[in-house]
Amino acid sequence: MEYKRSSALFAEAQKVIPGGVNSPVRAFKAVGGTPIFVKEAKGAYIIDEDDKKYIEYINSWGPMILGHAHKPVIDAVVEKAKKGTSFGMPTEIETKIAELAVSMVPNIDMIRFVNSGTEACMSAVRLARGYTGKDKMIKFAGCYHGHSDAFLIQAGSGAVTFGSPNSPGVTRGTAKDTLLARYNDLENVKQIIAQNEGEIACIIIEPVAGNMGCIPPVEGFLEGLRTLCDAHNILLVFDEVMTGFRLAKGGVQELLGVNADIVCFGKVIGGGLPVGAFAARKEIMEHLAPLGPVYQAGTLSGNPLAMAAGLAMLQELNQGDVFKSLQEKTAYLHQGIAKVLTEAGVTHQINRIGSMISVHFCDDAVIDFESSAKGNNDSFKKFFHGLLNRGIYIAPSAFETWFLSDALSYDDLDTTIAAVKEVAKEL
Ligand code: KE4
Repeated sequence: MEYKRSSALFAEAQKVIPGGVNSPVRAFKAVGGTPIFVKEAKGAYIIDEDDKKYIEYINSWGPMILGHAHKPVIDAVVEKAKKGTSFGMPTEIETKIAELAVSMVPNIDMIRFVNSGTEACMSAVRLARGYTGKDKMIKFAGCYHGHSDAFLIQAGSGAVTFGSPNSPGVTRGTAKDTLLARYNDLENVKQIIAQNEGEIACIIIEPVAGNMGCIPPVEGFLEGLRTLCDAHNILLVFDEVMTGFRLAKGGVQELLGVNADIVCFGKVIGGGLPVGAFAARKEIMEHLAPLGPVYQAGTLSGNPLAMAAGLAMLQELNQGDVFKSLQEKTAYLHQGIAKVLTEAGVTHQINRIGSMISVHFCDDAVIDFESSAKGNNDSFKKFFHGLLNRGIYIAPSAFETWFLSDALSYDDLDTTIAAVKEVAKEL
């Protein structure tokens, strides 16, 4: 398919923006070809600069859970913008969204807003270190918590796609305090704790992983981490930047019934504007400046437009049960894709939980980074481009997750399944 205008725009962009993009995964490096440039989006559809329409499953990598240009969110931002865009002073709306978020999510009394998921996770780990007085952190291979130095140790998402598990620029001094464990392997975590007894401030985890494809925790894994943290005075940090307000009102803590000490948010909480947040019970959050000694700050944190978008989004999600509708649509898509790939004799695995789903072209179950990396990337490239050429836009990397929006109709899902059926013949 000819992407004439996108190709021209990409050529221009590459002259002034590294790689022509402001975030690496958008550059299509993992799948090849020219990234499409989006002109506009509405509901479940995006229109590219060549006026081609796509049913899309990225939804800005999660935020657009109710579909693009969702009216209550747009109206809230437009109204707020008329009264000014940024003050650097406290505003009532920050309290309103904080109260609502705290009412929706278990185990948090207070929340601090920042401008990205990276900032949320970076600040959460600093808070955990300040609160416990300990330096080390355990993260999991294949999990991605944003691009701050301490996390770029065999990160998931773009960092894995680029095959640069330890990014240049991260010092040995930083890396030494990051301990790496295998996802879904409790024995491995126990060993690491034993080898670093008394030195570990926190374990940070995507409680449902979404940056090595979608990988739910195996039975007992999160519960086991909770027990280990309690036994060794370690804080359990749930990075719910992807799963927060997507898998349930209360995120994975509610869905799977495991309590975290600090929870990180992004994506959905901002309704499509730049918002991240981290939250915990009062006795932890009171360590944060200006109350306590752990410093954290941000010029645009709590920005009125971003808060207006986020508040409108959370208010929408707090009514009714969009999560049930999303879960049913994702199950329908799963069954449809599995049927046509199986009928075509295509070896594959499909991982799914809530409105997160990923397709892997491999024999064995995908339960951690190692098994995810065994996926056949040539098949994935053909799958991605075959769907793109048929007007279906999925994540341009096998190390990502599809995010459904409730704007998707069952006709859209049937169109997607039919496209997969056709593409399966090419795999
Ligand atoms: P941001 O700094 O990109 O807002 O959030 C970082 C982050 C933290 N934690 C989790 C679990 C995340 O998934 C992310 C960001 N997700 C990627 C998609 N896999 C964002 C897409 C991109 O990097 O462009």
